[in-house]
Amino acid sequence: MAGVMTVRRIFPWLCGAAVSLAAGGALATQPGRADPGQIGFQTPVTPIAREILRFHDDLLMPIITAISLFVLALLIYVIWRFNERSNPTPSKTTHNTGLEIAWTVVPIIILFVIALPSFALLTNELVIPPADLTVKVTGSQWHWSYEYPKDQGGGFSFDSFIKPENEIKPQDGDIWLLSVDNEAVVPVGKTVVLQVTAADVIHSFIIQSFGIRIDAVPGRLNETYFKAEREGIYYGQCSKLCGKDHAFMPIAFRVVSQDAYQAWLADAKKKYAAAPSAVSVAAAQPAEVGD
Ligand SMILES: [Cu+2]
Repeated sequence: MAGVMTVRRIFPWLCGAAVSLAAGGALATQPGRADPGQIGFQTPVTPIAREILRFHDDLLMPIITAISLFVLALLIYVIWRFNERSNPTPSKTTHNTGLEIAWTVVPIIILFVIALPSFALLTNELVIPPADLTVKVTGSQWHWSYEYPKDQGGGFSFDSFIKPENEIKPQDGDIWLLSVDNEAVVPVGKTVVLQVTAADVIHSFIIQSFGIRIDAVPGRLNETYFKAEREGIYYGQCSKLCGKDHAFMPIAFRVVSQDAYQAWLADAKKKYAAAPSAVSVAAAQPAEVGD
């Protein structure tokens, strides 16, 4: 068991360190966002994100590393053993039944070893548990809008735009390209179901630390969920090329205690009460005479 744990730790570390050193990057990660030059996943704060990280670090990386090293060793051996000088009279062998069966069956076994746990992970991601809170998320060119339903203490909606570069205050924790004017706020330890759609073109909603990524498609309501176990601010970005400002529509979710959430709800109701609906339907224009 100790051996398995050691392998678990060493593989991601080894692979991460090698790539990271090559890229001149860092291994440390802050929850909620990526560090500059970081290699690997962001710190997971939901059970699903942890499961994704385990699947990647403990299963995929060791397999990928072993296959790469095996193929590299074969190549080096072939170059050394079968070059013209060491092997002047090549063998005329063209088939080897045992070898052919082996290189068909072994990859099938590897695929099964990967596929079976991936089905369990997919099921956990796709089966939505009962919600403590539902938030509707709408992607637009180029911002996100959040709608908190009335029957859950909300009854308001608001737009969330990127903070302009000249308003970024690093001393207040602002991060250019990630900070927004209005953050979505959710309580810690609660199952939050997101209903995700788009108002114009296809966007994609992703928060890496929550382990969620779901397309925002006009005319469709996609569902995903998360249960954040740690308070903090968690960032994401649109991850489907949606137009010229695709890179400038960050996602920011602040996870707070239940009390802080109730206080935010009360404030938000006042703050956003007067604001027009986030998802406004184009007003009907009177038909022009002669058209
Ligand atoms: Cu987008």
